[in-house]
Amino acid sequence: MNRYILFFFLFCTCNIQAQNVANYDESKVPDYILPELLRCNDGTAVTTITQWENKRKPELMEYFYSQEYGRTPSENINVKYQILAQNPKALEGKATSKQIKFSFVENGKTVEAFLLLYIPNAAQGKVPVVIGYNFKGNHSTTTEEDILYSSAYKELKKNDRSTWTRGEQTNRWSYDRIIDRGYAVATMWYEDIYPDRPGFEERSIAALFSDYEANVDKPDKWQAIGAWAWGLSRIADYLETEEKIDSEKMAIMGHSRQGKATLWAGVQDEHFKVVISNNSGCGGAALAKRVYGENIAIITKAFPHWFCPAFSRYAGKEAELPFDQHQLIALIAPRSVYVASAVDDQWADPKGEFLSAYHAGPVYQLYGLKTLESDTLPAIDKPVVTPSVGYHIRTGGHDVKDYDWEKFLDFCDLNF
Ligand code: GTR
Repeated sequence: MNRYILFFFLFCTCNIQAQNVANYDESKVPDYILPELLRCNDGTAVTTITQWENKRKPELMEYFYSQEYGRTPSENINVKYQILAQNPKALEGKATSKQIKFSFVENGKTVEAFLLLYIPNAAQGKVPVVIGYNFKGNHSTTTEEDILYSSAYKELKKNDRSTWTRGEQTNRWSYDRIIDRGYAVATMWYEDIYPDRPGFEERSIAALFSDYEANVDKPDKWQAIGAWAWGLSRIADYLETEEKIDSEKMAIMGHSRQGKATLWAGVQDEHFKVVISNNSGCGGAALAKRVYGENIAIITKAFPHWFCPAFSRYAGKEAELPFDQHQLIALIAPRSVYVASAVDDQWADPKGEFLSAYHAGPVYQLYGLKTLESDTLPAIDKPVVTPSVGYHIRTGGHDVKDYDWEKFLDFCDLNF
């Protein structure tokens, strides 16, 4: 082999290996340049809210649609709601639980999704609500015996009966605490909307849209994260019909992959006045250009069904991204955002998650709102908070803890 060809071959192999291994060495973080928030693609500086909303914001939205999460369909899907169960003495009498089946019907296909809602009994009048997906089914969030398994759960997990145990993830859902603080809480199994495995899009919500077939090979194809974000908006639509819910006070919280979907839902839907990302990492709050922990090569290879296919073009080429995740967070402004990390969750790059929240600042400032003052990562378990932007890094690993909920609810209180 010609030696130049050999060198080229070795160079390529090393490069591919480097992409597929997570970097945890701060000294190896590249000298990245973050794309500006307040400068349009034609070089115009953004100095007013009107310029931001009419010119710069649509430019950035287009990046996220075409390069990362795929293009959200605009078509309305028919939905019917059916209340399957109601228990006025849930959570030892503290709350009323309601279980609602959503039937999305279009294109000769049906997707069913089951919502579990707890409303505090002590509250007078309407209450604020926190909405979030769960990983392991509604039955995993509580030990209450009357929680139903969704139709998708029964089908997708029929050979995996060990996961049918109740209450396996109660630690992630501080229902008592949430209800005691006067909030309603609504959760759904995220796989009801889009099964979390490649090759299952046919039975996801995406298959109900009329342009589904036409989009199959497109680089901006809408996939799981986009669909999960869409599903959060449909939960909000339903909650608007609930008498006891104050639809002006809706917060969304998502952990990890659902944190990514939560941020994207928060960007697109003004229903959500408070948007909370917990340990969302790569493709969520973390800056991609730091290439620390999980990176684009790793995530798009492991989860080809999450982002639009175009995102994988940036595998190992984060420097070429014309946007970054601080811009995603800024697109939520002037509504409020809270980003949470955990110190042992280096895979999600806590520092990159913090810096995104910090660098979203200029847009909040444009709206006259207070943002994070310092670009130094705060001390562990010492949240830095303004009513518009909050951040904490907690002791421990990749999870949702009572500590997180306590801080999330404090942040919601500041807003509601
Ligand atoms: C990991 C993935 C992360 C994160 C996490 C989760 O395997 O690499 O991006 O989303 O799953 O959702 O728990």
